[in-house]
Amino acid sequence: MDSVRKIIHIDMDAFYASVEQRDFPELRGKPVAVGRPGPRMVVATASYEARPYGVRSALPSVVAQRLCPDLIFRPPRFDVYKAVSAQIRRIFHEYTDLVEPLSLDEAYLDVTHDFKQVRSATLIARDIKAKIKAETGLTASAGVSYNKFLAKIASDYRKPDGLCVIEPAAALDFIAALPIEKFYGVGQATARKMHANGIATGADLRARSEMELVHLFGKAGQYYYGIARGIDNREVTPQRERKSYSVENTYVHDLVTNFERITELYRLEQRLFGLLDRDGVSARTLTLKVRYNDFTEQSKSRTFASVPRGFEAWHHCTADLRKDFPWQEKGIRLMGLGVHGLVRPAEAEASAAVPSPAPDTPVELTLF
Ligand code: DCP
Ligand code: MG
Repeated sequence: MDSVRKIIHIDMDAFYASVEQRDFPELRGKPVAVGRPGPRMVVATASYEARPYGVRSALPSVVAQRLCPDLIFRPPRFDVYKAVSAQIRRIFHEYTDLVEPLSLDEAYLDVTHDFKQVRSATLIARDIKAKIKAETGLTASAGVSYNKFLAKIASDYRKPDGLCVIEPAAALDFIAALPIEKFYGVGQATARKMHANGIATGADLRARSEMELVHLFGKAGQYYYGIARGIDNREVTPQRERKSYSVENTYVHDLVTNFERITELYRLEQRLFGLLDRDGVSARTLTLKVRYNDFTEQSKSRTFASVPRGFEAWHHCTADLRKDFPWQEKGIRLMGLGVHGLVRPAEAEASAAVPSPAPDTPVELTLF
């Protein structure tokens, strides 16, 4: 039999809002919504001070303002959130490479075999929380258990700044008492259907046969049948870090004039640097690739001593590469533009907030 896995789920508390409160002290202790006020706008997230009023993610801003008249709206600053996200991911990778990010602020870690030989998932979760606090000034909640389903539920259980461990022996009781709405993968519509069929808790769910659940919910019924018994064999699937970016285009009509080359290259530049901008990365090496109408290919690269920043800088680099390119007098069928040697400036520039000392989180000292 496989040995029991040790899975941690980490999720930052009121992520965007906490970052705003960290960087703008006047917002601390106040109800804050990240998002824009006004019609057709929605709240991205709300600080914990705003939550008792019912302000939460995806709520229309006008409704949020009505529920909480003192609510302060702040525009999102995605660059900063991405930088913090890179910081916390670096911390995760100190313990394992089996890290599966679900979004900027949350990830699963499989620490069954951790790099530091800590061996206790609970202690690793506590260490990670402390490091996140020390390096970013922000709090995270962690859930520890033997599969993804339970780890995710656990991280939500004692938010904010929580650490919840569901040990194998305690799992079945924990699930039995859990309201069906708390089950990950059970959305509002499914929850309604469950209630309509007399299923309000994990215990109710466990009382149903697999056939009955499949009949009611289709394939998802199998998943529900498993999780009611604490069974979830989904692996933690690490995201391989990207090593390069490239874009290319094949042309219906061969490009023949210099003007066509320049125009099409400009389009590729815009697409490529849009991707770099989106992910907050830069790169050292730029490559231009050309395929002619006789299917022969040519490419040329250039590596920069100082990393270009911004579209303007990249545009100049591309223009230089184009001028140096040994163009042949043949029609062009395909052009591609790519970069490698990625540099993640967001990581280097991540603001190091001065943290207040982390409050001691009570933990069950278990080797699990
Ligand atoms: N987010 C968003 N729109 C949503 C949900 C989330 O823009 N509908 C963004 C804002 C959140 C971030 O993603 O800060 C993380 O989402 P979470 O669901 O983890 O929510 P929070 O971290 O804000 O709060 P919690 O403490 O409940 O995790
Ligand atoms: Mg969160």
